[in-house]
Amino acid sequence: MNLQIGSSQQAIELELKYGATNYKPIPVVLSRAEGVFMWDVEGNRYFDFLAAYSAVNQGHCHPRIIRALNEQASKLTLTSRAFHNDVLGKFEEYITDYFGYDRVLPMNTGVEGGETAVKLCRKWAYEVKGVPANMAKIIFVSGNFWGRTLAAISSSTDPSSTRNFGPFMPGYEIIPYNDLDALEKALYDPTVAGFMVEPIQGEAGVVVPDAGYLKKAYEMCRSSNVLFIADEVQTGLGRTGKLLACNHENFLPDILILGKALSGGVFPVSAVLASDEIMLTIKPGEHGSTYGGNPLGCAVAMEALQVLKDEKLSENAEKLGYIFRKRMQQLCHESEWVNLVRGKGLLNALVVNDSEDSSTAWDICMKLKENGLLAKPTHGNIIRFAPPLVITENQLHDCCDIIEKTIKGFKKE
Ligand code: IF1
Repeated sequence: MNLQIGSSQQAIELELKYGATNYKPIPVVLSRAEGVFMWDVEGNRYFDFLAAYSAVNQGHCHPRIIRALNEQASKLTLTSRAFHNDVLGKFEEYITDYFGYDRVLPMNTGVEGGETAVKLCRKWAYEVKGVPANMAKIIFVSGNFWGRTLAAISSSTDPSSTRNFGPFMPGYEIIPYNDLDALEKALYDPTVAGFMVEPIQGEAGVVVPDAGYLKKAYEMCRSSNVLFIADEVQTGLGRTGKLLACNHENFLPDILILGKALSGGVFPVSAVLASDEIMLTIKPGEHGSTYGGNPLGCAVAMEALQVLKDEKLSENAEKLGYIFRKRMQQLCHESEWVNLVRGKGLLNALVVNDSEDSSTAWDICMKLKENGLLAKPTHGNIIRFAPPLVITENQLHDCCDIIEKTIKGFKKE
């Protein structure tokens, strides 16, 4: 089969002709990537400052992860869970020890992890907490994003995620993010089973809650016999400068959802971790997936996690995040186009000084592309900057130079 593409334009035209129109990508066609770099069809090199939305924390095509993929791929890729395989148990022991939980339920995508967490939480509510049948409620926060399934968008407050996809799933309550009074009121309801929250809201524009919010929310859930469910699909695995974003406040969520960089951008692997009391409420035949726990994904995920630790990527993210925000704060003082930078570790965003529906953030990203750096706005006027965590200090300064040059030289067309 000839996979060769003649030009970027040809690739884009094929997508326009044959593909669904559920995305509006930055017009660049990538054909190779390594570490923090990606190359387009014409051979132009770019710094990747999105890291596939934090799925490539270990850098593109990390040699150790690719080796793990190739070795397992040539032996055994998928057995289904109708039978055992010789990798799943090793993965389960490795990841539960790595994060400090009793049990793991392996799935594939981040949203399947979220769905699994919601089902676990409801099961636990009926069979352990004693909530009356079909009355379990889960609290979400406005601005949340945990995927594109109907269960996920049923908790969304973003019209672009919900418009004309109704009707939605019942049993959800939405409260404001970063609002402990609202959470306290919601927790009075004895049918509440869980509180599901991103430690930092990615899609909402890298919204960082007040220091102490997460820990206090966790304590309030504990005292109300409600499960604290952390969606660390984007914030986990070193991205915010700690292994988990919850580690910044020294607590372990009752249910932990991981995805994206769990497999280093090589193969979809997600995982839900919890205690025996919670996890063992799901009995054989009550949940699963064809690829969940497949030997190929397990082999890749173990190596991806080991790379995170061996290369001290969380520490690197913490150190370089401070440098990045310091340089961007200086840029905010010097440029009319940007007025604030926010984030933690190497999950940051620059707020563009223009309305949400303006094209300014997009136009700036187009100029960044011309200058060799790839990023994409989230929600109109916010540009997310999240490079692979393997970036070096020198490379980070080179990228800040590109961002500064681009924004200082930006003119509205
Ligand atoms: C797209 C957004 C980011 C996530 C959190 C669960 C999931 C995601 C916190 C679901 C996925 C992805 C989805 C992807 C773009 C990207 C994204 F812009 F859509 F919102 F990162 F912010 N929890 N986020 O961020 O994981 O099922 O996708 O594996 O839909 O285009 P998934």
